[in-house]
Amino acid sequence: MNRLFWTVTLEGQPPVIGSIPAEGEVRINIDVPSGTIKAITAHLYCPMEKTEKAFFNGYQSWSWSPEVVRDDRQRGVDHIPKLLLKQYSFDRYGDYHFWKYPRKKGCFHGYSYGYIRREESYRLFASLDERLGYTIFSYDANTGEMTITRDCAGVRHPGGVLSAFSLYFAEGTENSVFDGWFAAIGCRPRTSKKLAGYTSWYNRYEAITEQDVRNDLAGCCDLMHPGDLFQIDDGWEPHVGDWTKPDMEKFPGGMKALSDTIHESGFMSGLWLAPFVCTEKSSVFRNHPDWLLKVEGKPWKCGCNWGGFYALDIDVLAVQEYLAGVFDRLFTKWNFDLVKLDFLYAAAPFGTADESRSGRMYRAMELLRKWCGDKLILGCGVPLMPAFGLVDYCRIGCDVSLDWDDVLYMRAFHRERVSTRHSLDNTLYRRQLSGRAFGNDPDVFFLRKENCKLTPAQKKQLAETNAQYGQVLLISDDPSSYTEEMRREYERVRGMWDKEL
Ligand code: 9PG
Repeated sequence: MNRLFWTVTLEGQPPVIGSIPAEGEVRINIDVPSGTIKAITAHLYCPMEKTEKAFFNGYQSWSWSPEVVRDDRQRGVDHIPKLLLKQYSFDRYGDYHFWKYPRKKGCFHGYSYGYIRREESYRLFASLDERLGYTIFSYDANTGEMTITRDCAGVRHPGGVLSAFSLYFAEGTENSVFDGWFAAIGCRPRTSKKLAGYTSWYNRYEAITEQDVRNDLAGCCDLMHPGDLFQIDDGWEPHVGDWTKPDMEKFPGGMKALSDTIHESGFMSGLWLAPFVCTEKSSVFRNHPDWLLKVEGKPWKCGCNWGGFYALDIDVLAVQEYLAGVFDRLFTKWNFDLVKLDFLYAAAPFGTADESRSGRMYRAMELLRKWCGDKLILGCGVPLMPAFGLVDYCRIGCDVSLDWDDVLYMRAFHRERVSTRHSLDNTLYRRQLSGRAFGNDPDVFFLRKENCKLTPAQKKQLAETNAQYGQVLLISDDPSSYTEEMRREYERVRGMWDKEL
């Protein structure tokens, strides 16, 4: 690493520029008059050898974030036909709607941190605080030029000290650079406890009923250990957005009785919800058009799951009151111990004239923590750094598929798509966050034969990678179908996982 040349420009004012060695903690605080930020950027020359590998952290949990070499390409969604893009909103899952992907070999970008490494020696570049705006590292391996952009153009500053950049640079072993970074942030994980268990998603998906869940629970009793997690995923609610009662046809006994049975079985109970979104069919959408986040006067679509879904506006007081009530019911009436909070990126696709995108995301995460008190949160579909130290556990990759890399045509789509292959990459390449920011959830592994096309070798690789790098270790099978051999394999994988730090 060498010198960092930085520029801060406010609308209608001359740029302020400076340079400083890119070493250790670099905090650029400058005094500015009040005004609107036009651009905050920095440049750094850090060439990368042909034999070196680099990592750029993707926008959110699901964003595929592999290590790359100089000749690789990072693909956005520009290659997807406009019609498909409009229909499926693939650009809304990631950063595509606000960041331009250069269609050029060797050009990469990432959020909040990244590194270039030669074997065991890492050169880490990272942010210490993202509140003013995401720190976007974009790199051209062809020239060795790194551009650092603070994602806060258009945001008003009241005048006074502007923390233009809070950066961290370090060179050394994996542990030394990541320990150094987290010490400099002052971030500690909320828990060091490991979490094993079950989630209902990766078998019947949304098509779960109370009977299915009770059936799987009975199977889990003969396999899982006391204190493990039994988590009900998407499919219990009448519509995404409506979280005050279950779908009474599918869950006639209600959620409290189910949570109580989970406890009687010796497990912690967990429930999935996507607090910041709703579908058109939900009563939230139909009865409260004023609760929706509007962009240019129109509700903001966040993707195509459930036939399309929209963001709620966290600044509408009634939304906050509604969600506070939802969490209160869930924890105090229904007795759940953990919530899997999903599609969180929807809270902050944009900032406002007074707050950046990431500032808004931090605020959304802090609201969740306030509403959940000391209960456990498993974050999912969330930009990672605003979740540091706030969620107990966090998904760090996309959903596994029931095969290796999903169907062929899907492979052409976005970086957040469902894929076992991509999930494994993220489990490996975001491993350093586990035990430092939160406990990493690598997503589930499979032992079952039915309804899963992974080969025995792929299942083994998935199980062992999750056991080695995850603080969370979940299955999504009905264990009553397990053979003796599968039970032995479960214990073997758990044994491996227990031994890891
Ligand atoms: C419930 C699921 C499960 C799962 C979550 C999340 O980009 N996509 O098309 C996409 C589809 C599904 C998805 C994530 C991304 O799954 O990760 O564990 O809870 O929601 O609906």
